[in-house]
Amino acid sequence: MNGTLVAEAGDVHWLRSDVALAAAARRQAGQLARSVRLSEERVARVELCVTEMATNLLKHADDGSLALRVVRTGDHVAVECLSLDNGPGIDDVAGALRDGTSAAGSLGIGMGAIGRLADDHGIHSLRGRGTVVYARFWADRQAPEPVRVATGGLTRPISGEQVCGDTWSVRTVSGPGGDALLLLMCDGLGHGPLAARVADRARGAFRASRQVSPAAVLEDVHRGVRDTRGAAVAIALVDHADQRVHLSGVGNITALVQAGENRNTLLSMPGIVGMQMPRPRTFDAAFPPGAALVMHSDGLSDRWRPGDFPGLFDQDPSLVAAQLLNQAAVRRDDAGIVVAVHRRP
Ligand SMILES: [Mn+2]
Repeated sequence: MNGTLVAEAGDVHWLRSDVALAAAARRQAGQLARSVRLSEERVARVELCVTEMATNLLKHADDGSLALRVVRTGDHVAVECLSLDNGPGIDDVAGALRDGTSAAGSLGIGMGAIGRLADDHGIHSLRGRGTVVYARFWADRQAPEPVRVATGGLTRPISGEQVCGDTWSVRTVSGPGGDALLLLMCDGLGHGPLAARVADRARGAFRASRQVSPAAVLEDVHRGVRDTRGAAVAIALVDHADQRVHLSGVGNITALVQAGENRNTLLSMPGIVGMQMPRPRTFDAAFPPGAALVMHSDGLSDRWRPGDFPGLFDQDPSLVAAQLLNQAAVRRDDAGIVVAVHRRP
């Protein structure tokens, strides 16, 4: 591989809201925190954070869940705790974050505590539609240096399955105009272990590719998944030099760039990567500071509109991915999404 791995889909532990949620979340979060060698004092903080999240969901939210995982970027590793619910939403998010009391009697109480516990946290709430919260605990207590283009993603298997056939990956590459980012979004056909195997193979081929152009990387992924059931795959190149996104996709992956009021959809060709591969075409769109690139599988409806998510696209990419998945996921398929946000200077 030329370049380094920035971030990648890993195991996500999804816990649905029920009476045992707090205990299950504590146990899982404690295990994850110890697996990345957080100190016992910090493990206790992670456990307290997910207990707070679970209690909030049980008391105040409709149909919530927690997603717990280890995230890695460069040499940095963290435990990330996400809380997602479908209502009722928080009226005063700023107040809830400030002291956790001005939203007393609603989901907002406890947000202050989460903020004090975590190294890094954020919240996005849509009144009547749902709230997403993230909290991150870095193993070395040091968050990585901020980057110009921040990336993150999220996957959730179809209910009843433990593994997900949707996957994503982000790595650097030396482009014609200097450093660039390559992003993979892959939906292995079907679901369950066979689809997850396609996803593994696609990620491996994406990492191993020495190509720079999205069409050439896509050809490498095609060869990498050739004797599997096949996949829908899109590859995006985020070029810092020309501030554009170049994208090649085959199969049903939704890709768009949201910049201010403008939404630019980047089309994929019909076909199945690994099975029936058409000649890839590349489409591109401007990617100025403030813009966000979103790529997702058909496990999310493509009927959502950026205008329905005020304030979301300036947030941490994990939070963007989580809120879009929370609002747009269809229950009858694996869901996967990857997001790149071009930070304003
Ligand atoms: Mn699918």
